[in-house]
Amino acid sequence: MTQRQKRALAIHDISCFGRCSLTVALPILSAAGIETAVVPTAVLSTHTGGFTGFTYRDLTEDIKPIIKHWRDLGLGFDAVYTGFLGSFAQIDIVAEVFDLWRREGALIVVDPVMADDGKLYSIFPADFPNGMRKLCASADVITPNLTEAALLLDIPYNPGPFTRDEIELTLRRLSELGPRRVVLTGVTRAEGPDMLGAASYDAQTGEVSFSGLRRLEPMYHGTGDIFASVLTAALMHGKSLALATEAAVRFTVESLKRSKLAGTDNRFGVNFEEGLAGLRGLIGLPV
Ligand code: PXL
Repeated sequence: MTQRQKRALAIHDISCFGRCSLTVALPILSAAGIETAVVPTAVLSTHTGGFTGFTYRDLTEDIKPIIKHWRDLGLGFDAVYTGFLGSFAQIDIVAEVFDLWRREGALIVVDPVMADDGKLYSIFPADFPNGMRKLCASADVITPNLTEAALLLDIPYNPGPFTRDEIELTLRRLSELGPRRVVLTGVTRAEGPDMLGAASYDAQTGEVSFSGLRRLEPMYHGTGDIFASVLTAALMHGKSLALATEAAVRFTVESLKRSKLAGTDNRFGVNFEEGLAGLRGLIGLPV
């Protein structure tokens, strides 16, 4: 018997150029066989990382009517997955959207996109992490990078390397904010300072995992969105957090390697497109 196709709702902006948010979440989830509905939260000519003069059309006003229409149609989702949100108002609306479908068993994934390299993105007000913290509290899975983790925990940013105990403590504290599962990205361990990867923690099983590959420079834009999208796809297919994390690290690093080899401008995002054909196999699905 064929399994019922899973359906996700991805709530992110559309950065028209630059391979991040919806322009990566949608193709990745689709390639993993997941029917994906989208709510665009804003339309920008490019993402905000490194470009100047970008356009920004806020779509906050459209979100509630879209959701209402879908409720009237009786639509259901197996997961609701959010990334870049432009304002406190959007955070509040998204929290309401979570409530609607969590009751029906949807997996809630929050990528608390707001900061990198020790700095909050300049378009956000200083108290934005408070809003993201609240949203993370109602998630099942969160995927902060080290900067976002520090802002969520209200502690100073520390780029590492970290001992296993330090990583476990951070994961546990993030989980205490509310989410059962936490995946921390951009982690370097003291045992392998030339490796970069992600650490995961499931509060229900107590399991901690680490997946890392050799560090590549420079960092490219949009890799966090690629990572979280692959992770979400794998979890929706019932894969363990450790396997989903491993697959997300591999897919992201392979994409980064292609772009580095091609010498692509790091603001243009990475070549994930040529990895899509191998994605199902990577997350352990029949090909
Ligand atoms: O990749 C995260 C992201 C998504 N969307 C927009 C962004 C960023 C990061 O800078 O600016 C608009």
